[in-house]
Formats: sequence, structure tokens, C-alpha cells
Amino acid sequence: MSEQLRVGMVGYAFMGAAHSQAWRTVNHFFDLPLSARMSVVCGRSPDGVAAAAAKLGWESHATDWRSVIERDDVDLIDICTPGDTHAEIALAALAAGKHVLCEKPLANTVAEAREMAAAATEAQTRGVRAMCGFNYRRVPAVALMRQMVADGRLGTLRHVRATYLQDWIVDPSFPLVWRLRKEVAGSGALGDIGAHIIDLTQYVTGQSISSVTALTETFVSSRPLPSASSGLSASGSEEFGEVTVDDAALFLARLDGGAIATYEATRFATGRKNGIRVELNGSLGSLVFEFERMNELSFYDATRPEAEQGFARILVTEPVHPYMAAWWPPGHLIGYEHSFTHEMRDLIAAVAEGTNPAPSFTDALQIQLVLDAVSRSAESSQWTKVEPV
Ligand code: SOE
Repeated sequence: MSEQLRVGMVGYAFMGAAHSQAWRTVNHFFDLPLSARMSVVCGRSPDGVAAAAAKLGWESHATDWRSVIERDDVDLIDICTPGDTHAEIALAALAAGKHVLCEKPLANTVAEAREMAAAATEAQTRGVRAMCGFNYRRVPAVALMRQMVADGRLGTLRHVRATYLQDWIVDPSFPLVWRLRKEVAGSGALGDIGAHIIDLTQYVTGQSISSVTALTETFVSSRPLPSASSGLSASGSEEFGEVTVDDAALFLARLDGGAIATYEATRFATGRKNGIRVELNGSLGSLVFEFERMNELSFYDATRPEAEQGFARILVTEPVHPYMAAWWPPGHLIGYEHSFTHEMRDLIAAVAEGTNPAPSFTDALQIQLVLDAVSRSAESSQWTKVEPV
């Protein structure tokens, strides 16, 4: 029995469920020197967190995250809460010598993100590791995309074209959930899903966004307050609240390696449920990743004989592809949840090896600075530089 990595998770909604699946599964598919132990899940509602512990497979449950951090039988804190609590939980956990996994975006403000990145850098000197959970970079096809760009298969990169399209709040009667309130979420589509395509494009290209010009839009400015019980259905009363975040964010960008880019993050793309698409155009070819076809990569190789040119479909399920040797024979596909299992695999390996996992809090701070530049540009309608880390 390898040494245990005892986990305390704060929050148990969508990301808590996705992370729990990964903690339950990772050691059964990846040979690692440390075994994750699902020690405790924490949430504000005593009944809710007790039910979540039973459903998601946690040994115990708590309602005060500070008590979880104080436990000497917890080694790592996994933060799956809304963005307004990321900083205080991560800072307390790092100070207490706990490793930290924090969901994206790192924080709700640049100031918080700077504080978290500084604390994580200091904690490294004490052997404490911290990672921000940008899960899509751990889809094998995305890791392959990065490798092919790094190997020069596209030549000089000219265009980056990224969209993240959802439609879950197109109905104006959808209630004012936490993701629609700035004081809780920090921003709307921009920080929630825009952060993912910022990370994805910087990860696969190896280039960083240096300046942006942006616009944001809030299509529905007032929504019914959630009912006390479910939090998802409208209260039925006439109580309404103001939407204080963007419903959509669109921006152009220059990257520091010379590529130019377009980004679109929206929750009003009717019919698009979780539509992530990244296309790269280079002097020697193009690559396209689409999340709805997440086991594939489209590759246009301009060096092929003229008679054979066209977009080839790479099926990213061979054992040679990142992470795939741990799963099934070629052609047997994997899904969304596997990206989290890969995230936990890399985190556990880093803790065991004493290395710093990526993306680090400093990497996530740089993404927060891009988000901030987009917000400032949308305000000023001016091209805006991304502040240095
Ligand atoms: C809602 O937009 C959401 O759950 C995001 O918060 C996640 O990061 C994304 O992976 C799926 O959609």
C-alpha cells in the first residue's frame, strides 16, 4: 500500500462532483507513488454535505473549512467553491502547509491572485505544492496539439481562433445563480469559460497574450431570485435581482510570439452546450480541436503532396498519446471526466516527486491579468496591454 495523500475538498457542486470522480479513480488507472484518500468534504449545509459525502465517496464531512485545514490528517486542500472564497481558503491552506488545488479562475481580482501566487511561491520553499485546475489542457488531443506546435508541424503561427460557447442562460427566467453575481463569481462568461480558452490557447501555442481589445455584453440584466431550496429554479415570487456580470465577452488579441487571435466566450450561443473550439493556422498547416469531438484532432499538413491535401482526422487514442496508455485499447474513447483524472494524476505525481505542478498559481495569475485587461478594454473601448506578472 503506497503512502497516502489525504484530501479535504471544499465545495461539492458540479466541480466537486467532477473532482470526486477523479480522486476515486486516479489510483486505479495510474501507477503513482501516492494514493489519494478522500478524507473529508466540506460545505455550508450540514444535510447537503452529509448527502454529498455519501454520494461522492468521502469518508467524513464538515461545515467549517478552517477546521478541515487545521486537521493533521489532511495533506491537500481541493478548492471547488465559487471564486469569492478561493483566496482566503488557499492562503490559509498554504500557510498551514497543505498542498492546494484551486479551481479556475484562480481568484475574482488581480490583487487576490497576486497574493495567492506570492503565497504559493513562498510555500514551495517548504515543499508545499499548488496548482490551478484548468482541466481542458489535460485532454489528450489538446496535449498532442501542444506537442505538434512545439515540434514545428505548423511552422510560423499566424492565427489563433478560440470560442467557448454555451447557452444555459438564454431563457430570461433562469434564476440569478451565483455565476451571475459579480461579488461571488468575479465576472461572467469571461472568467468562467473565457479563462479556459485563454489557458488552452496559451498552452497549445506556447505564446502569451500581450494586448487585447474587447467588448462585453449583458443581454438579460434582471433575473428572478433563486428559490431558497434548489437555488436553480426561480422562486416563483416577483423578487428579481440585477445581473452584474457579462453574458458574453469577445476580444481580439496579440500574442507575444507574433500570432494574432480572436476569442469568443458566451452563454447565449443558443444550441451550443459546451462548445469549445480552438483553431491554429500556421505557415505549414493548421490544427483544430473541438471539445464535442474531444478524442480527435484535425490536422492540415500543407507539406503533403498537392493531390493528397486536406484536413486529416487524427484519432487520439493510441497508447503513445498523452495519458491514453492508462485507459483502453485504441479507438475506445474517453470523456470529459477523464480530463480531471489526468489533472489529479499530474498533481499527485508532482507532490510525490517534489516538483511544482502546472498550471501554477503564477500561471493562473497571468490568466487573471488577461481577464483584467479584457474587462478594462471593454470599459475603455481601447487596446489594452496585459500587465506583467
Ligand atoms: C459553467 O460554465 C461551467 O461549469 C464552467 O464553470 C466549467 O469550468 C466548464 O468546464 C463547464 O461549464
